[in-house]
Amino acid sequence: MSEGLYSMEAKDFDKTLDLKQIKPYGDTMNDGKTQVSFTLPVPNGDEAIEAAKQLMKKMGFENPLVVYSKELTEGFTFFNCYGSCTHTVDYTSIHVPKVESSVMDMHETDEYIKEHIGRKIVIVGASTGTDAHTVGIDAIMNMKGYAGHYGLERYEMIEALNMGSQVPNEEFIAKAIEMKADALLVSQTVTQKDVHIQNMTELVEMLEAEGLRDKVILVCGGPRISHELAKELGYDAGFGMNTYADNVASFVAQELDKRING
Ligand code: B12
Repeated sequence: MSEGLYSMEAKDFDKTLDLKQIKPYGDTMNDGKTQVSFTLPVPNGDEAIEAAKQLMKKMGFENPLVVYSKELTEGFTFFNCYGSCTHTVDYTSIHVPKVESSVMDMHETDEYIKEHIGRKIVIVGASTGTDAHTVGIDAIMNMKGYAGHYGLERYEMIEALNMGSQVPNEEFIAKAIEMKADALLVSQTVTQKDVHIQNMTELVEMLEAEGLRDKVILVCGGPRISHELAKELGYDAGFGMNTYADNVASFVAQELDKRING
């Protein structure tokens, strides 16, 4: 007769989905199985592996397993671990603030601008401060766009200037004034030591000092930007991963319409 796991049938496993108490799914509901990786500042060895397991327990994982460990450089060991998460989250109580505009495609946005604004919208964008990442802002602005969504340069009713990366806030503002920009797009990818917060805050302060803050629609974006963070920092909207030009153009067109036409 078979024993243990081999004698268990599908009916023996937990299948209860309680959205008030969700936890990671490994191969059965509520098993909590999770993969975690981290580095500890110690040489590889039995003590290092034991330290990783104890840390996993303190993080709330039962049955911690270290499945891989490698000394990256002298005195630093990288771990891949598995464990069962003991914590749960109430999914039903979650509310994520999002940009409130209806998303239109390029043709719909162009039509909307013709009808409601009656002229081209001027948009200046850049990856500002010390940030050297251009792929995100290019995805939003460049003619060819990203993932099948044309960028702002392709829009008939948008005059778009992409200033590239590592653009100091002073230069960005000077260009906005020169072009009489309706909207400014800031891209921030590096978030180490909160450098993005300092840089984005500095821009808002400089715009306020120039008396320009209320005259432009200020939008930021990047993989670790949320609408909530953007609002906290004094921006009108923030966009994170999987954003397309459609999202930004729709928001800017509808926001400008509100500001001009009430
Ligand atoms: C390519 C890359 C680089 C290239 C950039 C080349 C270039 N021309 O852009 C190079 C090699 C130069 C580079 C350098 C560095 N990088 Co780099 N890089 C990456 C990498 C691999 C991909 C980023 C990317 O192109 N994503 C694709 C685009 C399409 O996605 P996205 O940027 O998220 O953009 C989308 C959205 O976020 C949004 N969006 C973005 N911007 C905007 C703006 C607006 C207005 C809106 C509305 C939306 C929006 O829309 C886009 C489309 O959906 C990532 C790791 C990764 N896999 O993500 C690391 C990564 C971003 N880099 C990182 C780091 C640390 C660096 C360096 C500091 C490394 C170093 N020590 O030197 C330097 C930065 C130097 C500097 N001064 O900035 C870290 C950042 C960690 C952090 N959170 O701070 C990452 C995450 C790698 C890692 N895991 O450590 N990098």
